[in-house]
Amino acid sequence: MKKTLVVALATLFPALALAQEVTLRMVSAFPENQYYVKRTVEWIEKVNKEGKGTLQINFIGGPKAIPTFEVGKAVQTGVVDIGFSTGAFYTNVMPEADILKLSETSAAEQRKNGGYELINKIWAEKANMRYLAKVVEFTPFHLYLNKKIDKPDLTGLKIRITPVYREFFQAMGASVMTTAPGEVYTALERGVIDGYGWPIHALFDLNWQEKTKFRVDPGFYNAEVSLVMNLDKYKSLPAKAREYLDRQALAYEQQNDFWKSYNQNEAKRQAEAGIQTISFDAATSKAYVEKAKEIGWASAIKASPQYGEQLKKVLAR
Ligand code: 173
Repeated sequence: MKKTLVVALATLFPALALAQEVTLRMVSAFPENQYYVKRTVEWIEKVNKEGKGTLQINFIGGPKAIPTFEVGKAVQTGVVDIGFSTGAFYTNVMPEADILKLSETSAAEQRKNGGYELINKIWAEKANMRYLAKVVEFTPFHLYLNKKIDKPDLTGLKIRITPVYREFFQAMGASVMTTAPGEVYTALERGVIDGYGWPIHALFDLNWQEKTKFRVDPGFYNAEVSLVMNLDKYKSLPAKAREYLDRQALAYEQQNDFWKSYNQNEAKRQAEAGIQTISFDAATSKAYVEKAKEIGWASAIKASPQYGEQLKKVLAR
């Protein structure tokens, strides 16, 4: 049907306009009590309010609906339409997913330097996904510990990881255990782990400050959290709905400067909660960050001989 005819008919019969409205199902790989999710639910409310007759998002829930490490597969296969996740949680779909933690250029820069297109080319080809927007960045990861160290040596320590931290922590001698965020509190409580990798923020969302003694500075890498969508579903959207979704996702991404002040405040809150910082001398700190980066890119290129180098051109400085 011609667009003008649809518009004319929709004006005469509002029910026809509603018939064009698309509802997308979304899940979160992060627990629902995380601030990330609350912020995203607020975004959904705005999308739904302004998107009447065009597009609605139905938030199904967090890891109780679909486990953290299964969300990527669920998006890839179309079990759900949109996933709110991070690359480290879907390396079972493709190893490239975890490479975005190595971003030194911002999402805004990647929209201009070809990075966004490259990411979407890879995500389409290898994961049947559309990368809608990055909504957390400017956020380093840290090592948190319950045992004191005086140099970057984790020999004899058991550390909770995701793929983000694996190679780096192992290179420092740690023995590692992968868990979803939802399992960290219990692991700390039972003393199953001596520490964990996690961003500078969001400890408090999950009450980990109750069970955490030290944060190791400096941080390393750059947390990436994003909205990814099943590619077939994305392509099947009416143009109006697709443009609307792109626009709303971009608007969400454009709020990322928010994290800069939020993170400063989170570091302050940690100190107030009694979490002590462990820092090394200047040379050791520099070597620590450089080693993280070196190991990160070496494993990225090994995991993806096809795209590792290409991603490095747009992500690294
Ligand atoms: O530690 C994690 O669970 C993890 O990999 C991650 C990634 C991005 C944001 C928050 C956590």
